[in-house]
Amino acid sequence: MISTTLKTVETLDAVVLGAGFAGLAMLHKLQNKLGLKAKILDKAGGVGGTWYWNRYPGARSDTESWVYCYSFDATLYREWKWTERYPRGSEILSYLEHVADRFDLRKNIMLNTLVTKAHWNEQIERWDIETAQGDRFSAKYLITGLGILSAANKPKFKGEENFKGTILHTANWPTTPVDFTGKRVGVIGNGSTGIQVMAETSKIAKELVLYQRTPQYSVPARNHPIDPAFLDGIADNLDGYFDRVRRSATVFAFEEATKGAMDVSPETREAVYEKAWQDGGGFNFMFGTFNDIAVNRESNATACDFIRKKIAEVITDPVKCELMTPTDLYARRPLCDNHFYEAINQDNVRVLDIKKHPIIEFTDEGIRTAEGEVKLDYVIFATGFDAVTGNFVRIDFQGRNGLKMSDHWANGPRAFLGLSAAGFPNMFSLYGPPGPFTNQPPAIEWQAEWVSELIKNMMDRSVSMIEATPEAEQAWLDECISIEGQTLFGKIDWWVSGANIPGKTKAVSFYMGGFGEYMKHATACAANNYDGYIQSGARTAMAAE
Ligand code: N01
Repeated sequence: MISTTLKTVETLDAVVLGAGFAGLAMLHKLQNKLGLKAKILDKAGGVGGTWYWNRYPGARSDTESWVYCYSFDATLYREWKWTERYPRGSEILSYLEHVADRFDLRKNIMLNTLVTKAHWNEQIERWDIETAQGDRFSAKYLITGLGILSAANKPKFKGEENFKGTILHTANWPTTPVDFTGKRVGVIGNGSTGIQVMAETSKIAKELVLYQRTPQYSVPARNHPIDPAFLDGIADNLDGYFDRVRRSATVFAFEEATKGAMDVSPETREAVYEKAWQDGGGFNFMFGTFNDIAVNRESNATACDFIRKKIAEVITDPVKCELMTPTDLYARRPLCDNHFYEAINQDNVRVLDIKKHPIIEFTDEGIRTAEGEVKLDYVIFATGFDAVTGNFVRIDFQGRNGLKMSDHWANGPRAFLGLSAAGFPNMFSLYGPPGPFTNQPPAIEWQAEWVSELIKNMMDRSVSMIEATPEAEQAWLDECISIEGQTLFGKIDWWVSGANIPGKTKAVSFYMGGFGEYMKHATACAANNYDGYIQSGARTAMAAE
């Protein structure tokens, strides 16, 4: 049973929420670079963030391993040898555990610690933080690395409690492996997660049923082992390599396209798509082929046609092929897969269209739709996340004058540079909304460095409090809304707008202007004495002094 007895308040310079890529990078900067007294609090039983929780079969990043990592330490980069183009979830988890050990971070990480509230204390200009176990902290700075995809979305179906089999959610996977050999497995959902867990599980399951609402556009990943010499080559020019990566829009390794799909002949377009299909990678296909697939409907339609044609080449059963062929825009997060469509072809795999015939109920033996009952041993929910704001509204964040984050963000997230919400002094959200929409680790570590420089600057100039102005927050949101309006991403309903959660207000959650442009904004802000922030207050003592 959890004890809620309140404990003595521990005074810190900074509390960091979350032990994933963001939290670990931030703690390293605070602890090892600035010499501050800082702690990470995380509800998980280990470090790793996303990769601690998402241990489902087939879990992988779909970003190339050599840019799905930190670049802040050349020795770390040279020492850690990724084995595959797309790293397995377990390999990423080992990497983050290694980082925690290598930079001596564990001494300041409290695991199994669920933060319930964080209130700004006006009198002493500090954050009062409490956990479910009654731990209490007072911190000058509060930095969140909560992840935009971490609060699981688990829809509830009638009769679930009667099901005698096992129900699992991919984002809350057991720490001990589950053996699906010879079992009857149902998978609900076919986003990035669903296509991974489904393709992997279909290799050993006796029967696999995919409960699909919306067919997806996916391209092959073309995963392969990587030569350590290739990684050494990047390490030889690490800063230059990552500088180029970060100046791009998406923070991936590939060269982004500079031409539109309608600027070339149909033959050239076909050849460009074919090469991208053979090279593999979802982001590569969407942003490395032509520069207007995500903004121009005509160009988008050419990519749709190409992928639909390829799906038809892979899926030989005409009924399955029709079920798997998407008809809407290619304007969700681009997917890539490890033999997903090939798995659909297998005899042990069925696809049920639950848009046409919704799930009626779970029975004691399986799931019933209008097409009948299917008997199952396991049901895997791959139904995604209450994304972006999910974790921010689960914790009771209260800023100045009792302003609740859940109220401040009732109509969608708002924060200057995605980092700082007005009314929440000395609080920064790494990869928070509305922030960049990119490959995350190199973007996150850049933001962590930016925040640590800001804190150093405050300390050097005896500034005790910094807070985004409402005007800067609004101007940033207006820019995010304007840029997203020029893309096709807001034209369909998915997690990026909050449309995947019934009743959630649809909102613009990202800065879609690309990371290169984002860095220019944040750099200009810092160079102009943190323009967009109010700085005030007499200096209060730092705990580390
Ligand atoms: O979640 P999703 P995800 N009844 O929201 C369906 C990252 N990621 O976990 O499309 C029935 O994309 C829903 O159907 P529909 C990545 O950024 C990365 O897969 O709404 N079905 C959809 O099929 C990604 O974008 C990696 O009609 C329901 C699915 O569940 C993000 O995480 C790997 C339903 C949810 O898809 C989220 O991906 C994994 C309901 N009530 C994740 N509710 C890699 O790097 C939802 N669905 C490879």
